[in-house]
Amino acid sequence: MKFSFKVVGTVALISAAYGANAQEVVTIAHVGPTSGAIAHLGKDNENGAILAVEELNKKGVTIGGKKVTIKLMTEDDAADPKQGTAVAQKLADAKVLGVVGHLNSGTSIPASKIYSDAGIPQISPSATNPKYTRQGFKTTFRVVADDVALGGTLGRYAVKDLKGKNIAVIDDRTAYGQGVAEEFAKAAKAAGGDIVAREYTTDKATDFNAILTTIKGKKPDVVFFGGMDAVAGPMLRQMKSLGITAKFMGGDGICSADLPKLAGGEVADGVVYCAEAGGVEPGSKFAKAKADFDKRFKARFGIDVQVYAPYVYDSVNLMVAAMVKAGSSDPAKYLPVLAKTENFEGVTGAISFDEKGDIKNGALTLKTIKGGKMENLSVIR
Ligand code: ABU
Repeated sequence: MKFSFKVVGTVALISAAYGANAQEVVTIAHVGPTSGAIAHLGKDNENGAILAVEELNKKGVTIGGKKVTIKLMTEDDAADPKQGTAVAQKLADAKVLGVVGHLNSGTSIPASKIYSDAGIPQISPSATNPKYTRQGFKTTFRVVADDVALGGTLGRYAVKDLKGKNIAVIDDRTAYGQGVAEEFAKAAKAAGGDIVAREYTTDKATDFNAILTTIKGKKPDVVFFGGMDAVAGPMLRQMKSLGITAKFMGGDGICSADLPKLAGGEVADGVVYCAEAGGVEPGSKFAKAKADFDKRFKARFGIDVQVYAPYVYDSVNLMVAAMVKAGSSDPAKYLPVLAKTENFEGVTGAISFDEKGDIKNGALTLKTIKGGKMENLSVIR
């Protein structure tokens, strides 16, 4: 494992390091899985951080009356809890001034203890397990809704809107997959659905024939999968080859731009339903800000946003905004300001934190695959 530094705003960094007009450097870090099965999602998140830092440095940032250069340190946790804590310890030892990440609940939760002990503010743009912000840490923030909202909304939708009665539930045994599947099952049952099968896999599995054959025998109307798109894609392919015609649902982990491709590119309309743990109402001023962000992202990286890049972008910006407001990049000084964030206007909407560090009144965007592409259905609060 090694640190990487993204050179953002080359001229400014060089002058910061060597020039007579040297600027103070404020180092923050991004962590996500930029290797492994969900590297495309980790890269998406990392790119959101890179874009934010580049734009901040271009615009110019002044903290406590001094012009500063924001430096981004990027780390790969490979979506692995052990590597996640090792990276967190390295970042704490390096005394970074803030961390945006990690992407996964399974890495964000154990890493959060290390950041808390070191007094380093951490904002996760995508970890949705409720436990993340319920450990009593003052340093822990999240800019998306959690699995109670995600699983609950999807469970009710499966029964009330998709008219599912017999429901099969699979999860990948990760902190995220297990949590969102349990919340889904609870809500689906409360809405009148029957959980006819409960099966388990892993976040590295590629062969689902055994569990899908068992599930097929239960004739489900809906199959819910708690896990990520890299597993959901092959699972969808194998469901199709086994002749399972049930609707397929999942949380934000499967709700990526790449899911149709990972599923083999032949998903029929109205088969897949999922929800992103955030969103902006169509026609709102934030819808325009989000659309502008999507364009800038595409222009900068040549690829479309997967899911959470805009939430990373907002996390970096609101962390730096708290430093500016506090007049200091010292975590002890800007942390109380960050905690009081009220109506920060990002590209993902207005962000305010509650007493736990969770976003207040977070949105969900319900999506489906239509015409081979992920398409928004509605934004729910
Ligand atoms: N929220 C989906 C992906 C990240 C996670 O919570 O593990």
